[in-house]
Amino acid sequence: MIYRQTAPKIMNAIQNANHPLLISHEKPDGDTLGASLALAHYFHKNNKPHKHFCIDTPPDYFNYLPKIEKIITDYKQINLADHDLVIIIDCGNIQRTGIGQDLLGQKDRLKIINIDHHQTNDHYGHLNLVVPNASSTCEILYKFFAINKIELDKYMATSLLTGIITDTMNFTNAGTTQDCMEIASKLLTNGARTNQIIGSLNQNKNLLGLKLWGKVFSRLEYNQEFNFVYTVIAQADLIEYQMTADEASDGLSNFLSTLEDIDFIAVLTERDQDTIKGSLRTTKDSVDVSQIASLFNGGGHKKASGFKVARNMITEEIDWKNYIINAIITKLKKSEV
Ligand SMILES: [Mn+2]
Repeated sequence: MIYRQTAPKIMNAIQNANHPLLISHEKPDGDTLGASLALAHYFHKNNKPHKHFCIDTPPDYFNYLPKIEKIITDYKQINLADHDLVIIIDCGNIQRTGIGQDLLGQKDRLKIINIDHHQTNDHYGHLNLVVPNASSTCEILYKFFAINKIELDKYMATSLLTGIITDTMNFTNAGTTQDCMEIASKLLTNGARTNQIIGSLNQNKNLLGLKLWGKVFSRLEYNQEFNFVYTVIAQADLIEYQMTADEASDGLSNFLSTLEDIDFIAVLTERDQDTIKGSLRTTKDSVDVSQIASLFNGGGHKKASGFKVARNMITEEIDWKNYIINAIITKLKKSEV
């Protein structure tokens, strides 16, 4: 129902806009990139002047995605006053654009479209195509194009299939519905390059990265009472292996969620002097990790969520890992999850 109501309105807004701005979320993943690049490709084919912004540089292994080289990561090259429409892709809240305050400041003039599948989405747009039970924002975009009778070429199909594959963790998590499989199959018919996607996304680890993972795995701890497993990536590891926190943690939580008979996993990363990031995964239908993430004002999906903790919040004379794990256990004891 939401598709029939909202997809044509969004199409109308796109047609009436002179200069849309596409935005992918910070620390971009396959879903935000795939969905926004499918739209970018559509704009390009229809000679629609547009820009595409992402505050962080996409990882190199997404370089096979058509038009990815056009993404602007330097905010100085964007002038919001030049745009009359903003399409925000795969962001549960507007702050995930990295420029949320600036966008909200122009909300009276600038039309905002929010296309997303995060359960915690707060409907910040003038038009909101938010479908929490969709496997991915790419799945939503597929239906958006279908309802508006827009044909997909092989480039758009490759982009959309990328987000479906990454957000379902290669068709393994609970988002992998019959609907999602049928859409993937249609994308193949439309020429999506599966070999390119699988090859680029699943064979991208380097030796140093795996050595760091080895260290992180050796620190795994098990909480018997609540049946979860956790580990940490420390600043010292990042320095020793000369990696950024993103490079080190990329794919780690998803890999750990392959552990059998566990309710959920938590990876705590000491990103820098000021921030600790938590990443939570579950494969169990009975567990909702977004409830745990909300303990620290984080968010995401039932199956995959995250949060950030400012180190200056941790005032007690206690190790930061214990502080966070104890807070999680306290919440679980109150059985609020
Ligand atoms: Mn997504």
